[in-house]
Amino acid sequence: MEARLNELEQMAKNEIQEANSSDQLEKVRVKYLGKKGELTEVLRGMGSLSSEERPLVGKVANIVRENIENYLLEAKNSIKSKELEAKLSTEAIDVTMPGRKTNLGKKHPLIQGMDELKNIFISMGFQVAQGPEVETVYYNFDALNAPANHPSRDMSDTFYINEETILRTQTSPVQARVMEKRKPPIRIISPGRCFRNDTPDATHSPMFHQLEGLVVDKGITLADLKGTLEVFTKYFFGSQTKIKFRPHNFPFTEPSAEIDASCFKCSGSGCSFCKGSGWIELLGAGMVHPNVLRNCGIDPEVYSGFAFGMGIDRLVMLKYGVDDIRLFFENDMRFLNQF
Ligand code: FA5
Repeated sequence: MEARLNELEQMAKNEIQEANSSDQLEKVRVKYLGKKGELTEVLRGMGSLSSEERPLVGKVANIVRENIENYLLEAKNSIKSKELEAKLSTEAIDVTMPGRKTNLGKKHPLIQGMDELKNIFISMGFQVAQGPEVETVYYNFDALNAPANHPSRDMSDTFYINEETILRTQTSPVQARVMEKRKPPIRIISPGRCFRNDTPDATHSPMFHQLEGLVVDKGITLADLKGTLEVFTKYFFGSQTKIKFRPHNFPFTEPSAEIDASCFKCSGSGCSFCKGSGWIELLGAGMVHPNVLRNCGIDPEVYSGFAFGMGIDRLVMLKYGVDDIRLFFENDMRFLNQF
């Protein structure tokens, strides 16, 4: 039996050496070491051996099994590395092939515009404040002195989530939130999204962007508002730009004004862009209403302030001659790539 075992080892060794693929190797393993394999068959015959012979033959059988396993392992490793080499040589990289172009994304034109506006005001000493887009009726209207019957509170103008909660219609509620928390001197801007129940057209979108500005301190006057907006418009539209104040009405400022800039296309002489008037409407502004200061715990006898709110989408449209606000939200790369 011992001789048969040694013979099996030699046969297995030869077949393992001849195998040149993982599949062939597996077949040899099953042939000799599998449940119905040659070695197992021999071991089954051990029952007929005497009790002296059995441990001796068992020992030899174990050695033969171990040897065959070692031959298999060695062969397996060498076949694997040969297979890998063969695979690598067929998959050689062609360094002359042209590379794949990666398209780098960039900021949306409105975000570029927002960044530009922010930088101008930051350079003038303003800090950036943020407020929630889902806002309470209190901060959007009540704290800002809007009377209970103000038309902007209507469901046809404002998106209500429930009776007390809306999507903010303006960035002005950030004024009240900031004044409640911080005491003067205050000098902040707050850019962000606003929502109105407006039918989309060339100049209206139900979702648009505003930039709010607020300054509160002792001795702030309309002249400070005028100076600040003059510097801003010169930076944003060019040094030739002039501004003018037109009387207006906002519940949270008194006096209130709408501010127009001289048309940067025709320098005020009148063109199709400014519809022949020479002026372009830019933003709403005014001196903070004493009631708003009082609502936020600031004494209007001691402090005064100014505020302004501009539509970022419209400013970017004006600056780059975009004639339809909806282009910003259609995600057409031919349009977006121009910025
Ligand atoms: C306001 O929203 C005031 N909160 C501005 C303000 C702030 C005045 C601080 C005084 C002091 P108004 O409703 O006019 O004002 O909106 C301001 C700007 O938002 C408009 O000039 C316009 O540029 C922009 N805007 C308003 N509605 C839309 C819309 N549906 N789509 C695009 N832009 C809009």
